[in-house]
Amino acid sequence: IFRHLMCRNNMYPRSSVLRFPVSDEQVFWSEPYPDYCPPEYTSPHIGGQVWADPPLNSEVFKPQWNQLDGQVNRKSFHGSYKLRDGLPLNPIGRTGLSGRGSLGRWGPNHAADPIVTRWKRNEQGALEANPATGKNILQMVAIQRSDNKLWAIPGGMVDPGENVSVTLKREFTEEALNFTDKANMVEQFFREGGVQVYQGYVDDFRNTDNAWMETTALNFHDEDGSQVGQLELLAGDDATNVRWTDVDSGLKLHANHADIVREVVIRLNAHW
Ligand code: RP5
Ligand code: MG
Ligand code: MG
Repeated sequence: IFRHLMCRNNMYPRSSVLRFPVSDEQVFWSEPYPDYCPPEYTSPHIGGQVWADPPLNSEVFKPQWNQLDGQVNRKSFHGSYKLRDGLPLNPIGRTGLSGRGSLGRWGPNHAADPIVTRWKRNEQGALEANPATGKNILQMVAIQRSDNKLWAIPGGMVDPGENVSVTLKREFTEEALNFTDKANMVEQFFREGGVQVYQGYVDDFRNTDNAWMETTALNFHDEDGSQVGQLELLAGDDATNVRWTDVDSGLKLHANHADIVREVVIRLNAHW
């Protein structure tokens, strides 16, 4: 059973707020934890932002939980989430922090993650297999996040009313291509076929008891390396670095991104 890890027992990012301790055994809400007393924290950075919910006690804020609330999707991929004292409850369990932290939405915050892949090739253009497994080595476009310096899938938040397919293309173009002029090629490559490999909770370091990240991850694979596999990568927006990264079991990525990439490896029967 999955227990989140990145959002426990650490300092909340960009703050001096320490999370209340939560051991592996204490994660699930069904497990009694009478002493549980998490600090409440909502980052001052999100105040008044267009992408963020107003404070819960605000007159104008009448959230429709567990449904499409106007343009804002407040549905979780994990079924109906519970409310406690009027606040959405993290579907995995305790994080040691209540409030919203630096996430814009109470409850689920929807993101999209494009996993763009190609096969590793030598200088002659021949596929490179791993000698031990005999399987071809996959490469993915990874960005280095500016907030925690970790390598990650170049994903981002779904804007209100935005179709996930648009988010995937937009975030890839922003973070890995720095708004390239190759827009048409990228457009076509993304339109021709992404395969969904994951949909659900993200073990993100920003999650709290009342706000969490969920994503839809699609694989866009350039089989012969003639399309996006040829593009010059250039980091942009909230990415400080970008590169083609060899994929194997040693891959260390932000949140649970390596587990998500693993699904692509299985799908393409690549070396791991
Ligand atoms: C991750 O954060 C998601 O899986 C997605 O990659 C990303 C979205 O947030 P930002 O990159 O916009 O911060 O947890
Ligand atoms: Mg972005
Ligand atoms: Mg991003």
